Amino acid sequence: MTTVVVFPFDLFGSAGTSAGAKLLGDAVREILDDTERETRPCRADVLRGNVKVKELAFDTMPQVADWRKCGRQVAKQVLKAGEFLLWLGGNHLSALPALEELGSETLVVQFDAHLDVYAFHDTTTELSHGNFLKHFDAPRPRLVNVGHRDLFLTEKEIGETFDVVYPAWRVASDGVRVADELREKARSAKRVWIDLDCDALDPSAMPAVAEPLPFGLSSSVFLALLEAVWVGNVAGMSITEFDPGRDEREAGLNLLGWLVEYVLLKASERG
Ligand SMILES: [Mn+2]
Repeated sequence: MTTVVVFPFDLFGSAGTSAGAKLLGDAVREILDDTERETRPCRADVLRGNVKVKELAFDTMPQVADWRKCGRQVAKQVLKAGEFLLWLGGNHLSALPALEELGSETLVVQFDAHLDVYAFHDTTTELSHGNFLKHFDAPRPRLVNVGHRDLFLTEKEIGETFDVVYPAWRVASDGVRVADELREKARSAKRVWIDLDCDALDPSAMPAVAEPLPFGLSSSVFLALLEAVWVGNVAGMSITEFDPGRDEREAGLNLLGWLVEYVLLKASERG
């Protein structure tokens, strides 16, 4: 069983990404409707009766005030039931409630152009989408970054939060070894979570993000690394930072629509 949680939260950064969460939620419903209507046997048959969609709203003050607690409750329920959790979030911060429910024995493989532990001289120490990895209420899961292009943080600072990071230049020059290492880490972890901030991808493949950085992962390299991580006991995946207002000819929507269907199939076929 898979539960898709649409979590359109985009306060404290990347306003506009809540629309992305909702759009991907619509894409999931369209996939399920199409499957329902199909009369010939098809691969998507595994989705029949096996995917639930739960959409939250943050339109009122009480809903906004409760965002983190309510997010944690929803994530906890799904994980506890042993269901696959696909978290379609707004900004990257919106993944925090799900990550907080994973516990210290889960390995989070985070695809992100940024290492969200920033404390610039001019940024707030309050929780934001740029520093939320420093703000866990619960024991933090183990974090591995793939695809960052950060040129600011020192190794020491990075090491305080991340087990290991595979920057984009490492993936570009030695992608096969990075895939091997990720496969090994995923295989030996008790539980794995995949966290995609869409800006991990190269802007040519994914223009629909608020903070694009060049030299990102190509979509095929991302797919190869996703495959490597999938050998592990993957409990779920979060997809965030998709801003349809910045999309170009729906390139981002097409990529993510395909990816969501691929993930739903893989999760369902696993049984
Ligand atoms: Mn990012």
